[in-house]
Amino acid sequence: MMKIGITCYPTYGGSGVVATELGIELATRGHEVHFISYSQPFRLAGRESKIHFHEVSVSNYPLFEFPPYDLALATHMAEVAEYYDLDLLHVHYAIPHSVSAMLARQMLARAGRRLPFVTTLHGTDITLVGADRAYLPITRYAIDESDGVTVISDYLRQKTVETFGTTREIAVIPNFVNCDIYVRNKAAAEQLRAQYARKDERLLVHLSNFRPVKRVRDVIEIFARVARKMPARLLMVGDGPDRSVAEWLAIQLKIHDRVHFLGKLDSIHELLPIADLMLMPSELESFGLAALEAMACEVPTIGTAVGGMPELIEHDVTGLLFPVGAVDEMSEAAIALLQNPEHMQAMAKAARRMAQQSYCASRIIPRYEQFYESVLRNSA
Ligand code: GMT
Repeated sequence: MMKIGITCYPTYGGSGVVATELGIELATRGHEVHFISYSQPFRLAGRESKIHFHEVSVSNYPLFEFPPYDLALATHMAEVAEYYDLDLLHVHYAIPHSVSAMLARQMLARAGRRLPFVTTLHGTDITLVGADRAYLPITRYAIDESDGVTVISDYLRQKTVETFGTTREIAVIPNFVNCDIYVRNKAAAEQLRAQYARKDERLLVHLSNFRPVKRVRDVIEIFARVARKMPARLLMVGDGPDRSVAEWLAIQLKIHDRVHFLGKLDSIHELLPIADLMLMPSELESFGLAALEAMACEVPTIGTAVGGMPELIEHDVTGLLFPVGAVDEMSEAAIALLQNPEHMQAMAKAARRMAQQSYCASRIIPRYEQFYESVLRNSA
């Protein structure tokens, strides 16, 4: 069994969700997991004893216009590694986590102690933030210095090589879902669904952090076209900078009585199975975790053929993919699918099958365990 330190953004972004779920799965398998971050990852609440949380507090000082979180994090990583005898660190999202891990490794090396670290890249740490000249050289350096690097899709692997010109080994370990938790229980779903929609209404869902890259205006536009053709409701789950834009648009389009903004929710696995369709018209998704969670619950996604989405979703088999901004095509496809229950059912079942075959935690977590073992062997 290993002792693993995990660092991530503890908020509602997909990388934090993956890191948290990974920690939970590793602890279930008997590993000791230590989360090191500025606040407790939200899905961690009330978890079992093999999971520990170490809060990084950044002391402020009038001189610090920008309190140095990355330094406080590095210090805390080194301390936790020493006090709890960690075998390795696994950081999610390169900036600044891999730089802090690199510093922690160096600090401990002086005391003759090894602390290898694994970096998992999730998307915008490469495509947006990492590619910004202000961060590119240090991100490239930290990636090259990592003892192991994983990415969540073939697309992101290719993008990382292109952006940074790195020749180092990068393993693709896709995101995962716990197929026992994310599963449609018909009776429970019907009971909960009655709280949101009448029997004759179709139910669509969108789940994201409402950032511009998610194109939430398109979600509302697509739903407005669907709602003109059939009784329907839309659940908007999550929160973020574009939420009020989406709310305003729903009012302008006179559909706000059928669009429910639910904010951030913990129990996504209970809510997803009540939906008929997931809308994900993002500008870019390196993977599309929310689509995978929906697939496991037998909810197909109508989304965009961007980034890693075509690796996850087979067009017209486990979901439907269109060009970015193709609001008319997406709404026509949604209407056609919702009007054809047989096709809908076949796609829902195929989506669940694909999630089970390729993305269940039971298949993916052992790949992380093997990866850690190889990192430990190579850095011995
Ligand atoms: O785009 C986000 O929602 C945030 C970002 C993150 O790092 O939290 O998401 C990225 O990581 C997710 C988990 O691995 C992926 O499912 C998302 O596709 C990816 N987002 C982008 O590439 C834009």
